[in-house]
Amino acid sequence: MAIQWFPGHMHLTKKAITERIKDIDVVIEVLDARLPGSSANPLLADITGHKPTLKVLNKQDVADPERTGQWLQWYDARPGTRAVALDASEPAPARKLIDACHLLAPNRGGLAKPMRVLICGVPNVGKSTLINTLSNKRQAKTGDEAGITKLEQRIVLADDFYLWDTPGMLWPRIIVPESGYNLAASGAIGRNAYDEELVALELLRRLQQHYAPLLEARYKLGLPPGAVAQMHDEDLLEAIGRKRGAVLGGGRVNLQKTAEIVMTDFRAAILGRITLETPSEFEAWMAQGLAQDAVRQAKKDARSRKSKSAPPPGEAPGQGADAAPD
Ligand SMILES: Nc1nc2c(ncn2[C@@H]2O[C@H](COP(=O)(O)OP(=O)(O)OP(=O)(O)O)[C@@H](O)[C@H]2O)c(=O)[nH]1
Ligand SMILES: [Mg+2]
Repeated sequence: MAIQWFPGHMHLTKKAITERIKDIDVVIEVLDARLPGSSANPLLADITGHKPTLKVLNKQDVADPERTGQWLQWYDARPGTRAVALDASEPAPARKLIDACHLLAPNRGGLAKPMRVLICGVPNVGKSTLINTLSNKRQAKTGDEAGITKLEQRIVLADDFYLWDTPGMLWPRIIVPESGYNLAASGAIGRNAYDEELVALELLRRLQQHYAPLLEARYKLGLPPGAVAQMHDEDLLEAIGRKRGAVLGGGRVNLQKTAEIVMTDFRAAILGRITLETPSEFEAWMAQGLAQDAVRQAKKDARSRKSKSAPPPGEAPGQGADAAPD
């Protein structure tokens, strides 16, 4: 997943948010309720610093309600953070966000001190949809694809309430591989930046663990109860492809097409209401990802120390101009 993970417009967005943030009163970070940990941008916390932040777990209509409850509790237990779950297309709950902003920044309001709210989040989580619902107009372009909003846009909700829509932004490096897969499955990553078959296999593994009955109900593989959860992921993908008629000449299953079918069914919630991670799973992935990253970084540092202290060819060790002092 190396290509275009953090393309040019995300660099620009990072710069734009960094410049804008000093004039912002409340940050709304929109998360995908189906991956509330993986869709939170660690880069954003660095940029927004101590600004009051509201986490919106959007697309709750397609997420697992029990897990949404766990995530709301998890976020609310963190200092300086409030979390709400939403379906961005519904006006009444969305408008409650306006009251929440006033609670978070009580000194703002009125023409002299308008409330200034920045809406940000990873691609495709529903930032622009939320803005359109709040403003009751189709002011911001939306679409089921990563990277619809390309430039920051100011929307005047009322004379004393401004919103900024921002393009979706990821972070420069994948530290938690599981999060990378969940983001790709959700549609937050541009299509060219990942291998659909690998993402679909990883998605199937998550679904086998927690939602095997939904897989059986959708694809009707005709297997005895419990068998779907036990299958090898590749055999499962193949069985789904065969059942759905994604077959190439010679009877081979078209795995690429099958991967697309599985991902479309997940994204459109045809499989049912699903959340790909629990707070405890995410914490474990994060701990492991950070530990592996620290090892990687230490190896990189050691390599760069070694190359700096290595003498140029023909020179005795320790005589190089860059020989690192101990
Ligand atoms: N089911 C469901 N779909 C939603 C919800 N909010 C947004 N969507 C859909 O998600 C897709 C992305 O919505 P956008 O508002 O364009 O997302 P965005 O965060 O602005 O995306 P970028 O500008 O690409 O970063 C669209 O197809 C929306 O219709 C929601 O609460 N529930
Ligand atoms: Mg947008």
